[in-house]
Amino acid sequence: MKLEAFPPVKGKHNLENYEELYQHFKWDQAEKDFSWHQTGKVNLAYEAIDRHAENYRANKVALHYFHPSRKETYTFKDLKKFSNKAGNVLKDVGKVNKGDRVFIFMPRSPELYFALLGAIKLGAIVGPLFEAFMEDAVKDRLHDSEAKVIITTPELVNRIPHTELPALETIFIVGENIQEDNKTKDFLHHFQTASTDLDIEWVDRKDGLILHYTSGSTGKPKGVLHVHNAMIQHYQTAKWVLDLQEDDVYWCTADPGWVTGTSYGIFGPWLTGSTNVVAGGRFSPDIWYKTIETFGVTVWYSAPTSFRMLMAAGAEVTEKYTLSSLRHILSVGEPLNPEVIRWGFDVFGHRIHDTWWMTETGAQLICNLPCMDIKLGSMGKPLPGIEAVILDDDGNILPPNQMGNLAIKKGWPSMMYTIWNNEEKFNSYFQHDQWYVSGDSAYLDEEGYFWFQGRVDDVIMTAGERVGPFEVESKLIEFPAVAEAGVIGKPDPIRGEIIKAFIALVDGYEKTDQLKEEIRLFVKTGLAAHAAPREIEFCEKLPKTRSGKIMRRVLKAWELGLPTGDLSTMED
Ligand code: 6R9
Repeated sequence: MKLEAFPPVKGKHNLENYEELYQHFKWDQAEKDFSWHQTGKVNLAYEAIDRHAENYRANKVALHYFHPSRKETYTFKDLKKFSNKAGNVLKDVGKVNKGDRVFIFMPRSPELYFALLGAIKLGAIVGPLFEAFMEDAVKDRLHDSEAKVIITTPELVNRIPHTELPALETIFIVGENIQEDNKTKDFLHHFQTASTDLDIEWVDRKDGLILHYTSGSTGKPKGVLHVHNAMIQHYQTAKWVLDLQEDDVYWCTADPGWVTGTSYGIFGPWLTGSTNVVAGGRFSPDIWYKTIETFGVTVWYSAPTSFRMLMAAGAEVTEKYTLSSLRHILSVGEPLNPEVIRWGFDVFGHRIHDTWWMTETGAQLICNLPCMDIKLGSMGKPLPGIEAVILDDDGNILPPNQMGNLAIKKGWPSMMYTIWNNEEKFNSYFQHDQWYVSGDSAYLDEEGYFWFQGRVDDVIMTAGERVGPFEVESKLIEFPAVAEAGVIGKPDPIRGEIIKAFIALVDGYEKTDQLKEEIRLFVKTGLAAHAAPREIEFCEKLPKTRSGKIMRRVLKAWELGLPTGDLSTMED
């Protein structure tokens, strides 16, 4: 029998009484834990690493690195030492100063983390890039930000068109026997001899920390700039939402090329002094479960796409591993389908907690906390210190149960500082000066839970009804043969739009018209007649971003034979 009630998790949590805290919490209460309270100056890398290396956590494991061909463990003391070394290489050989843009373009490896932390210690602004980016994607980002230094590997270096990037002075390559010239430097060679002492650059809270490029549906990707001040919220949410406690072993599956892989793959966990697992290599259900088993992962942060793939891989794989160390599971990036939560409860014995936020918001804003009831399909409630509303197109606040634009009251600590070189774009996010408008469509229910419907551009208008693609997709994946589904509105002369579903089947099912009909009926009887897809197309794979989001705009462009826009963040 399926369990439908998902009451709060028993046990002790960092945040026990949400309603009460929500009433009186102010962000300056969260600042008291940091050194700038005394000095006025700060450096996130100091707070995340050195602070622990200098206290009782010095010999605590900070990083378990796990790759099919490399397995290493580092304490906080080690990370302090190695990030200092990396900082010295960047400073002495790369001439990196405060405010310079330092890009990191490589697969996850310990060196990536040393370099990123080392650059932050120098007051530089780091720009992490997915290793899968091709030449144009790399060029756009380095060009826009006028990057001075990039750290990469021998396999990727040819994708950096350095002759077209006048600001780029140094390319560090992490690999064996690197041939040096004016521009190209052997990172590991300099790293070996670099000093383990480094003078940290103490910066202001509003000084630049990280640039994450994110692409919208049109135009070039934009550089979202975050500043050191964001750490207040990285830290506080790692406590409240990830619920990290001293003995936890935490694993965030995201790559640092995506904001989840930095805010919650680096900053949040280390600001709280937690043991952090980093797994390199490609997704494979066996390797993922093995990672949980090997390190005894207790808190696990991943994305719906990965959970859906694990679900499709079947119980045989799950049953081979001991996953009983897990105590808290979270998800981000896309709406979390109810079916996935049910599956998670069956196989792990735990709820999966959905969390909502964006590159631009820097940290989690609307979440399911361990102390709350979960309503399947809802992204939860705003965190203490966050005011969230649904606005109509004129900026009026809508009452419960009406779909509109999800907006947040300006001024939370991790809000983007600006869009690099594009003040106009930055300003376009705000309405009536006080609301940050997310571009997501959602509604609020009477009990204060928010329900995601889709990106505003993805909401479907069919025969006078507004339908969010998410609820149709969630119903579709309840059907046993459906592994993943992407739903779009297709223009129709009579209905305005009709619903079209692209479906990837679970291995072993045949793509027949009869199956399409059964799926259609399933949605019709289980959700609503108007929400049943009039057209279904089977495909091997759905187009997704590297962070696992289904790219509905690409499905739509394909369907209509229109240009697909920027595809730099699409998976192979
Ligand atoms: C962290 C991250 C942001 C967009 C966001 C929304 C979607 C993220 C979600 C979610 C439904 C959730 N999104 N979390 N939708 N439920 N829990 O994902 O940042 O890559 O910038 O994407 O992702 O549409 O606006 P980013």
